[in-house]
Amino acid sequence: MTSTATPTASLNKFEKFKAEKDGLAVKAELEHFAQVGWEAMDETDRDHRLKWVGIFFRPVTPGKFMMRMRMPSGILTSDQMRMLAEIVQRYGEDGCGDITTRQNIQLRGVRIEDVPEIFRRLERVEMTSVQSGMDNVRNITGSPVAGIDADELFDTRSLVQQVQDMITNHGEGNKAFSNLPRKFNIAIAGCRDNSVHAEINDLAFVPAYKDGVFGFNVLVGGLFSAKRCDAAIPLNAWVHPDDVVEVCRAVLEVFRDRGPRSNRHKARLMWLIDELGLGQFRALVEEYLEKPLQPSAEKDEIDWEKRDHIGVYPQKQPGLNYVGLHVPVGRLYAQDMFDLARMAEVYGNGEMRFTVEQNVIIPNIPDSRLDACLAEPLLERFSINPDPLARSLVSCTGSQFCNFALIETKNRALATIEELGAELSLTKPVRIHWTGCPNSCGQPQVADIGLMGTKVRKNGKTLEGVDLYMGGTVGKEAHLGTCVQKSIPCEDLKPVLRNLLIEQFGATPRL
Ligand code: SRM
Ligand code: SF4
Repeated sequence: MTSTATPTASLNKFEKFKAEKDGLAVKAELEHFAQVGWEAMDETDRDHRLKWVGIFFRPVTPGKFMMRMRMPSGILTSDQMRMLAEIVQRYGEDGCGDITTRQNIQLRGVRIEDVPEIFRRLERVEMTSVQSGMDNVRNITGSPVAGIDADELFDTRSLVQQVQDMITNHGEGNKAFSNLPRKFNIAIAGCRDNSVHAEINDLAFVPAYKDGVFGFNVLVGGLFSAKRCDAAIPLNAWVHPDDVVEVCRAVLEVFRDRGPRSNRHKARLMWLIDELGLGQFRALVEEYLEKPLQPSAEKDEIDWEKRDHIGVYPQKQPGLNYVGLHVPVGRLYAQDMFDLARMAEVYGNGEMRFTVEQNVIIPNIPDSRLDACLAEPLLERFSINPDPLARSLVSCTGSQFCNFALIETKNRALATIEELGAELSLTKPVRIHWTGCPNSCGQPQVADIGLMGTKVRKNGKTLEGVDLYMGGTVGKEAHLGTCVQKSIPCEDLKPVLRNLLIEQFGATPRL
């Protein structure tokens, strides 16, 4: 295939350092980095290229790195969870794990001198963090109840794994996809409730029948960024499950070879689609695929409200159940991780799953073990029946660890909900998403109430504040919420939320 490369002179600075040395090259240098220490490392290697192996320098906590894993469909085993717990346990109070909005986990506190040994240990439990940051394809999301949901249309687990294996060369790292113009998100949905927020991905597959055959309609170009937020648009293509991996390959190659590389703020897939027009983009995908795409099926099968999977549910396998635990803002400490691994082994078959709402599911619990499982002390903190206000709370990392953050998020989100929960009673959950800056990692645009960090001026002082988003709908007829009020100082937020909850979500004051 011919590529239309951006002239070198107009490449942005990230493109220049990628052209000098591929990000994956740092894989061979980890022992060296461990010996010299983070302070002596080349800055571009330390601050940027290490992200190609999932190691993130944190300017907020210099010397304590974050490690972002890959976790196709959010599935992991008890051995893997225990290994992750052992890794963060070493860092004491500085170590913890955060479940992410892409069904993944990030570990905190990691030191560069430990990275080679950590990688050896991860290999033993068949886990990888490769290509999880920067201009790579992020964790690929799929239904968190794939294979166990009685109502699913298609079990997407194997497809999600195959797509990851194609992109990362089975976790070894794959130079064919290590220099995309920008990050890239893929979701594959096999359920009726769009549990993966398909519409906010660069490339998404949603279930759709054509002439009675199961397949997927393809959506392209969804993105949230500080510059622009758009829901994905239909490519007018229907794909048989057997062709999903190849279609992913073709779309990624088109993006790699033709995507814009001069202005980093305009480099996501949707900008390329704008530039080419949807028709020409589709034609290019066909060219790279070396076969025509079929037009999309008339309708997709996303016709349910989105489920959050918290609680106890019977599986499609008779006599087995899955239990969804609410993990407040996704934060796990080492002991929590050991406890979850033990529970998954004692009551289930050792498996666990993460959701995009930053919660955990333990599947495969026989009826006979259910009562004992539900009596576990961990469920006092990770409830199966949380207060409706806390139930759907999501938060990005915020200023505790993220240097893009304009505000602190996770602790503030929890404290606000606790105070409001003490004053108000609700019958239905309200989806409240916090995000620390306009990058929108906490997806405020898919929430009933979205709160995006900003700086505000009040009485001559600069304070932490939020812009208020409302109207995000998930599941069937998903659409993005919009900003309805700007610059609310965080110290004045509680009464604003209180009024909203009473007036628009039916909350009643507790007596
Ligand atoms: Fe994100 C950058 C955290 C999901 C849009 N995101 C970052 C960085 C890496 C910035 C940094 O280096 O500090 C954050 C790391 C902070 C830290 O220490 O944790 C970060 N993003 C996260 C996570 C952990 C939020 C969370 O608490 O769950 C999520 C990790 C997902 C994963 O497992 O891979 C996360 N980020 C998202 C999402 C949501 C999604 O994918 O559904 C988005 C919006 C969707 C999208 O990408 O279109 C998102 N993150 C961004 C952006 C804006 C991208 C853009 O095109 O401009 C940035 C900034 C960038 O890439 O330049 C960013
Ligand atoms: Fe950091 Fe901003 Fe993303 Fe939150 S939204 S994790 S503050 S980059």
